[in-house]
Amino acid sequence: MNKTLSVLIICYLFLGINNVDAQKPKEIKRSSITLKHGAHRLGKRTDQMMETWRNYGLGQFIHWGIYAIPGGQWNKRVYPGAAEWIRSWEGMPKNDYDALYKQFNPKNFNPNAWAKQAKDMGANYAIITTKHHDGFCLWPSKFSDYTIANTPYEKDIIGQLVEAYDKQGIDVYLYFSIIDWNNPGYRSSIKTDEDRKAYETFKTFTENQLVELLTDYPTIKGLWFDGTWDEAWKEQAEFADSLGTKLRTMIPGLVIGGRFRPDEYGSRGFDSNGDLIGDYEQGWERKMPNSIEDVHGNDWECVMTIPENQWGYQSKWEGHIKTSNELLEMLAKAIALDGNFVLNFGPDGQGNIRAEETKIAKEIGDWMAVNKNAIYNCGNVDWEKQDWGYYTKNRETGRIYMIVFNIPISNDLRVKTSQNIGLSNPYLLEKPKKKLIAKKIKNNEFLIQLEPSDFSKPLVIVLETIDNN
Ligand code: JFZ
Repeated sequence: MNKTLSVLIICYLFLGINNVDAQKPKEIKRSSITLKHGAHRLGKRTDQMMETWRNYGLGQFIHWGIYAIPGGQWNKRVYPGAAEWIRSWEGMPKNDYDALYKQFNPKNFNPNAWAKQAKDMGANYAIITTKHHDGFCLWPSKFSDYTIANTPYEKDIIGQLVEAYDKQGIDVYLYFSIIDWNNPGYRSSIKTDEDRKAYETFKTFTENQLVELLTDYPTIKGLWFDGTWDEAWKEQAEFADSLGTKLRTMIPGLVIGGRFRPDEYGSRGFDSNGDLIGDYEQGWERKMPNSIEDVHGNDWECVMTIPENQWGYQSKWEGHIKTSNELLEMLAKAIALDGNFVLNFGPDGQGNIRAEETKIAKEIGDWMAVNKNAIYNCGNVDWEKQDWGYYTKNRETGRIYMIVFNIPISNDLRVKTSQNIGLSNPYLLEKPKKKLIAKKIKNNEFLIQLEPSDFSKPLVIVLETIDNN
């Protein structure tokens, strides 16, 4: 081999390796300091488990715990915050709250019915609370007395749910709050030596519980961490990093979002250099990005409530309660921007999923039954967004979908493709035989002509493209 050729090959290899960087956020880094506990990877995870995660599209969140018993009210007063936070309210004495578990006996709890409802809605994964900030454990933890084992119900709720969702082929993720108002070693900040000592016992307890969860429920696919914003936790970069590594060796491929561990400067989500910590961006909580630039080339997930801000059961829903069409629009937007969408359910103290939630799940499921191909395995299309809705693209077939929420009076939907991309044979996903006309009005610009019709649910149009490049 001559010298020039080997130099060329070396250059090529070097560029190839450097291509890993191509998926990195395009923004200029705020800084580039050396971090021991910052991001351990730049760009997306490329393994099979993360591919699966990326292609879920739709998920179901479950917030359930003893807060479901008061359902956001105590002594006829309504707690104005999120129902699962009622213990923090001066309107409910702590002793009353902490005694609630003695009456937790959800007679109507039917794990198979919940899993079936998730399946029928079209969810491919579920995130289930094992322990919220109050510290009550829905599994019989050996490391706490404040668990389901000591309620009149006694049986392991998490075990039953994991089994039921596994049976439906829905991947399970366990929600776990680091904040634990029940553990004596827990501190929100460390001010004294005594605090530090106490917090060490809390760290051991936290590690024990997490190892216990992964040991007892080995089929789960990931952990969904919450309550990591305390000053005390933000000082635990080294501990959290090594704990994360340990958990990842217990279940290979385990998915953990960016809300788990801080770096050594206390930055969470993104490290002090601006790089994503963990496997995906977990900060889209009841809010959504508006453009693909907002997600910086990272995997991400949006978790959403049906009311404004109620995760646990709130018996009195007030304010803006979303419709299934509004939620479908958020789902479409999430997919169009390369994310997943997770919808929350808050069952009541008896284990019933409320009628309003069941209705929404059914409406979403009916739509998904017809239109799921525009959601599953789909992601972003780099065409200019139009006011009628969102484009999505199947990552394997390259087929493009238009998810239409606003039909103009003209019934003409504008499509601007990219350079030299033509369109042929658009059709409605629900009526594949009914061809639509794509009228070319300019280079790379078309009007898809719909027939006037009643429009009550978002419509999906399938596009086949012709590459004239
Ligand atoms: C947390 C919890 O406090 C809440 O009860 C619920 O479980 C929710 C899913 O998570 O609340 C948060 C967490 C993160 C943000 C906002 C509220 N955030 O990143 O903006």
